[in-house]
Amino acid sequence: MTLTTKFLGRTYTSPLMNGAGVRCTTVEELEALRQSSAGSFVTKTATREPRAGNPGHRMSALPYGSINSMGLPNKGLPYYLDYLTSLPDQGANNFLSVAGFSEEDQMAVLETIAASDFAGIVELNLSCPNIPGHPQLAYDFDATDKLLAKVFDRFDNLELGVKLPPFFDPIHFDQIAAVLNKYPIKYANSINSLGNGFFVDPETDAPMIEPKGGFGGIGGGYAKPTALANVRALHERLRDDIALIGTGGVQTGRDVYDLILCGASMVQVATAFGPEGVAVFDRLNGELQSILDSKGYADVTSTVGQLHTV
Ligand code: RRO
Repeated sequence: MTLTTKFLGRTYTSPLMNGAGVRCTTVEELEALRQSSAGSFVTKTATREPRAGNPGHRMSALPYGSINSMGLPNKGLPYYLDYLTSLPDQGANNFLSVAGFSEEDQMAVLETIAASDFAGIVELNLSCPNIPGHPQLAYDFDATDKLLAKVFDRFDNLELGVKLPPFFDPIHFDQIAAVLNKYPIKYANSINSLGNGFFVDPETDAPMIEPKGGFGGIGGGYAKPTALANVRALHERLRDDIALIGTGGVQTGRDVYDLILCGASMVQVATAFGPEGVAVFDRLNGELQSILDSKGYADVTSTVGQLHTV
């Protein structure tokens, strides 16, 4: 197998992992991931306190993907820290996704992590689209700048990446990259779901999901071109030492390969992981391996960013 990839000085047997949110909320789910052929795993985004999330039917499959308005259900930061620090390597090769609802809340989350034995990577989720009254932070460039200034003023050796929402305009790619380039962040993960989409259930003529009047984050095939655009645009704009994780619309090995060509060193699978379970990583590893072999690439690291010119 030649799926070896390097990420933040670590070596992974595969670039594939889950995307925060799907099947990664409980220790049982995280253990299934740890024992799978995924190269790593990320937890469900954790908050200081456990949360039940939004009430009602809150996730649905769509013809080419999914819609969700989960509302950040999770078991609380201490649950994930307990689990990760109980692993033989204190979670050194894994990712802990976290979010807060204010600057103070975000700082408190990071203080708790810094005070723990967690040896892995922190993914700060700046892009949850489903919390009523709380906009996706990364769409506010000034607020993102202010938060990162505070974070890196306080923590100078935190291994931290950011989960970004999709951007749709070159000026916005420029603006988010300019903010991220100011700070020693280790990576950017693009993209979170396409926020606040809508779908009508043809059986009932009602919205597919209940929270927020039916508005929810769109994932799966609908997201692929936007994910590729965001990874490509950030690859062109971010400092060379900021790595990229590509997330959005991965259903086949070709989708994984395309994200890697555009600049991703790791690739996350969310919507397709739902129905397929951990077997999705076996399938995608095999499909990606065949493509790398047929294209003559020795490993993933040498494939990153190798998009050809027209
Ligand atoms: O829990 C959610 O509603 C959720 C989160 Br935190 C996120 O980052 N992205 C998403 O599509 N759903």
